[in-house]
Amino acid sequence: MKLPPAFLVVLTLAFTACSRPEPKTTAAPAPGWDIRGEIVGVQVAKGILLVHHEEIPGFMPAMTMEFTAPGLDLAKFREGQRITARMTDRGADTYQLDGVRVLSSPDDQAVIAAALALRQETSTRGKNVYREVGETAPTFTLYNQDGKATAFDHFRGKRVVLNFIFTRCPVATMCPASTAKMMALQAAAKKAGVKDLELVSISFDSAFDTPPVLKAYAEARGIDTSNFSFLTGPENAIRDLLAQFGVIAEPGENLFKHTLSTLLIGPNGKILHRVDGSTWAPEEFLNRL
Ligand SMILES: [Cu+2]
Repeated sequence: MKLPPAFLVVLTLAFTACSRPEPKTTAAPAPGWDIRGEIVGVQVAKGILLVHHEEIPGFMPAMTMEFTAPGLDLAKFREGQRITARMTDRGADTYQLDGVRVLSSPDDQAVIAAALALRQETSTRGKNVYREVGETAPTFTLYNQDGKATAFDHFRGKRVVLNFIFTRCPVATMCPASTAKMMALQAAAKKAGVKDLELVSISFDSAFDTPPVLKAYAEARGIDTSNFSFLTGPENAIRDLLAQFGVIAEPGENLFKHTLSTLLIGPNGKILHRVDGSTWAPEEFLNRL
């Protein structure tokens, strides 16, 4: 008599069950391990976290693996974050993470501390929050497109051209035009042999513009990020920076109703020049460099 395959499976399971100490258990839990590691990649679209985990004694050495993490908003994770989690083997080379806990990294701590200082400073300045040309630019620490905490002081000694954008901006003459001009300025400065220029674009859509989103934005445009940083961070820090730099960005038509300003900041941190709107000419900034 030929047994149907399904019957064979049932039979196998039955025999396996007999050898277990608790025959009442019908579905054995998937084998799992508690892991500790560092996020080295976030692939939001694929639903994958790349994690370099430490050695799992008796199971595998330290290595980088792809994990699924069902039910987690992967956009909230960043490269460089240290995590603990429960890893389970789902079969077919699929490993799943549950109970992911982010261990606050030195980068997170630096960004949080700077945001608090900025908050304090903004409220102390009160009505004089807006910084005029000739004043010193506010100091801040945000995440760059690689998820690294980047302090504005890091650019001291360089000349910085800074603006605010958001990657989802659908108005061709606004943020996309601004980014194109920053790229043109970067290229022109390079050609002219200007060595101390840094370009900085801060996103005011921090909930959406996470470091991986900013990185993808730069990559899609072929932007050389060696001296062009895309920054994001806590919403309150961004709000304080908008106020201090005199840029308006509020939820509204086309996601955000916003103004555009481009600032030139000197090596000593002083605001040297400011142009409102998106009609500035890269040549004009280049001439000032
Ligand atoms: Cu825009």
